[in-house]
Amino acid sequence: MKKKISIVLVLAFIIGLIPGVAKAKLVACVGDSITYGWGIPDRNYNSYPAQLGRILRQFDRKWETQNFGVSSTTLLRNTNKPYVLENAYNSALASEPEVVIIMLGTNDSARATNSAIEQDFISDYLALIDAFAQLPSKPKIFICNPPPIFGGGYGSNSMIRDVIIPFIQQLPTYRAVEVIDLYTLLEESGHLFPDYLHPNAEGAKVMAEVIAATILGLRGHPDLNGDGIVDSADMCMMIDHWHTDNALYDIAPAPFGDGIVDIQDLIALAEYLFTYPGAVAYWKLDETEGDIAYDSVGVYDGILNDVPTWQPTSGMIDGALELDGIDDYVSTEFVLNPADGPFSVFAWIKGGAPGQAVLSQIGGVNWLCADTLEGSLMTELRYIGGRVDQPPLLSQTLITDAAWHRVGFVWDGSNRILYMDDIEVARDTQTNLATSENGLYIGAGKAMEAGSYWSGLIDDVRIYGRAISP
Ligand SMILES: [Ca+2]
Ligand SMILES: [Ca+2]
Ligand SMILES: [Ca+2]
Repeated sequence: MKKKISIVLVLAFIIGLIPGVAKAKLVACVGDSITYGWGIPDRNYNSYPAQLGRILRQFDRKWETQNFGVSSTTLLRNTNKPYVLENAYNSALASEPEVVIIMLGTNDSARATNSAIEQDFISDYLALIDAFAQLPSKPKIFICNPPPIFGGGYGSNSMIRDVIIPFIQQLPTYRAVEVIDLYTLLEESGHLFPDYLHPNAEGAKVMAEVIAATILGLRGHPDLNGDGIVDSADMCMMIDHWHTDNALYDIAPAPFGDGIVDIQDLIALAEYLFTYPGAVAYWKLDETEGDIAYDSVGVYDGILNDVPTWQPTSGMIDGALELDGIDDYVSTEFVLNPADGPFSVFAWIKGGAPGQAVLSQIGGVNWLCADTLEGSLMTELRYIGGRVDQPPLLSQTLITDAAWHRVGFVWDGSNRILYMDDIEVARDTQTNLATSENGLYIGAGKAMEAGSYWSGLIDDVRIYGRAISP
């Protein structure tokens, strides 16, 4: 064990020299009806670009995807519907993307002759790549081998396989692009293409997963124990599985791993060391003065009102904020809408009294509070508006006993779960939560009712846009 820890410490030191993960923002998804999501129910949610955005945001909430797919378009310029004559093309260029995914060629197999492809495919593709490469945002560009055509009489699978893909494979010798081979990936997956040409939601998901892995340079998630931080605990777990083929720890190389847990995986993990994947906001509350509580991962700095006191030496983790239970609170801008998908909130607290709130959404509900009777941990986050209003979720666990406790709420999309000191203390099924797009109060109830102000210390408040398991 001692040896293991020293390895971790040495690595942690080396890692300090590795630059952090690039701050990426927009992924422009360029392509035809496969990108557009033709035929997929609820396209805005299930197209590959939409699913790609959700996967990427589990790593960094700053990722956005935009769907610039246009049905029937070709890569070649000399056809009756070239992509580069579409408005979407200009919009994609104007979007200043950090990453561009290009997936074209399927319609060329239907609309162009072999000789036209042999003559123009590479030069037309290079012109498209160059148009994006010249943007001031200097995007990283990925080009996709299109998925197979599984029948149906439109286009030609053999032309894709034997003519178009060999040309796409040559492009990295001319330009700094990486090929994502969706053809080989999906070759045996005809069942995911109900009209032989377009993926269904499941097929789009497979595409999104592989594209996400390639963008991130990871096959798997570096937060191996899912507790919200990549740290020495994750490193130790990986080292415990050193030189095995355990797929959970085989997180590199992207997109499929290589069947062994080795130094490549440790380096991939190390690039995320001391980060909080999927964290939306993180108030450490370590300030010593002033009226701003800085958000160390996002843009949601809190404002101190009426006025809480910084306690730089009496926090759970370094400093904390002390509130008087009368009128002190912290307010923030809108951070997230509970209805949008899985999320988690955790905070350290000490003190308080029944009826007081740790965290609430302005005009919405109390996210974490002590119930009015006993002072047990409770959340009011629930679905509102059905035939019967859902009740709050109440634990039997007292949080107002003047000891430090870590309180937390996780919604995984199906269940509400409350945690105290990282132990699950209440859970029920809740498949939706009520929508709210207002800011937050730290240390006051949703309507600032008398008695809802926290009297005590609050520290280390984190919000994640994914379900974590503390
Ligand atoms: Ca972890
Ligand atoms: Ca590996
Ligand atoms: Ca702190």
